[in-house]
Amino acid sequence: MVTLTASYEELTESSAVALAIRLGLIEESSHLTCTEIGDGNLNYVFHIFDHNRKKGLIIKQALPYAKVVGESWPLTLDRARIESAALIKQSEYAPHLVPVVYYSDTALAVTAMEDLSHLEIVRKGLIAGKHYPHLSHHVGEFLGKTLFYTSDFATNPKIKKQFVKQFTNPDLCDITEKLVFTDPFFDSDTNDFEEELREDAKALWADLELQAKAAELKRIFLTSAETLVHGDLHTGSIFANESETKIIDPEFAFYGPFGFDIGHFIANLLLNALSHENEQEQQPLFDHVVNVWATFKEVFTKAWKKDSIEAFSVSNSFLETTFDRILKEATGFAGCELVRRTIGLAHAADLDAIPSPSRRLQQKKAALALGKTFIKQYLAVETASDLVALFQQSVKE
Ligand code: SR1
Ligand code: MG
Repeated sequence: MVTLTASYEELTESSAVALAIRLGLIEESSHLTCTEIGDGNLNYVFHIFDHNRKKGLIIKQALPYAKVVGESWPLTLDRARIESAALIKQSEYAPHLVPVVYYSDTALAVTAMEDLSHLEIVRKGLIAGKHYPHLSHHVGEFLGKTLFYTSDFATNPKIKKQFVKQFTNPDLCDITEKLVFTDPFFDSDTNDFEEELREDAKALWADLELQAKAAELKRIFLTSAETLVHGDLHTGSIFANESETKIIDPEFAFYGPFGFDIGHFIANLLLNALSHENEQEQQPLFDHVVNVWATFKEVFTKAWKKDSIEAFSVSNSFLETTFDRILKEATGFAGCELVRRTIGLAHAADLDAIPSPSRRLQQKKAALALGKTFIKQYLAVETASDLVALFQQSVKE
């Protein structure tokens, strides 16, 4: 693999192509096009396509600031190192569910990876009413394998502590600590919502029972270095089609709680369910909620029985209490994600794109109500079906 020692400079479409050629990832003589396709909040994503060989390549570059806010919000370039290291680690356990990394360069904050343009971003597809029949099975498998094998259940605890160091990600965790676990629960400048939601937001800020539970969940996020989590597993971090799924963008990866990614994935499925009118359209999303948990449990249990290095793993009740705690925490995290995607800085397009203003507001109120319920009742949840039942209740109210 060619190594570059360039210092940081923002790539352009032409310098991204030049880099790909220098690295030998694409042929100079070919008919090449390059388009910046990044629609996330933080990075440039260049799609380079060799029209002669019908071969594509992605070059992703971290910017030294958050694109969604502008240069006034500086952001570490180290996230590019974390992202490529996480993709490589995840590919040890679930190679078919993540893009292949061809090259990474920490100085340029660049990762060159597999072109996934034959797939689509799941959030966009779900908003358009598409179905991904294997989505929850694949995400459940990804989580069951990566979360189990990077934890103390399968990685020698001394080596795991080295991984904890390698994946220490203070700046990106700080974003989550603020934007997911703090700001939406107070009248903060970063919050962003329609004036018509102010009374609901005020009620949330004044709800002491809710605040106490949100504080517990934030503490769990801050202190539970259990496993290598993806850290931002919403439906915009997943590419899929009818048969294939790839989980991308683990720049927020760090050693965190088992339930974090599961909670975020479920919250984003339910945000999409809120954007659809009737139960028939919502049912596949409810099925995904139940199935991602069932698959996660199944894959994790199989790995636990086969590969656990933890002496106490002989106990079935230890496995059951572990799952019980993960599901409860996932529920609380899902609640925080529902709240922050509604009144926080970074919204979910699923709700923002509802065309009728009155329905949009109604569904945002329902998202807030559901988020509050999940946070307040997270310790009472026992099955993934409970989450669907809470959704149905809170939408009726
Ligand atoms: C300033 S970044 C805002 C959000 O975008 C990312 O995808 C994360 O979800 C983050 O919270
Ligand atoms: Mg992202």
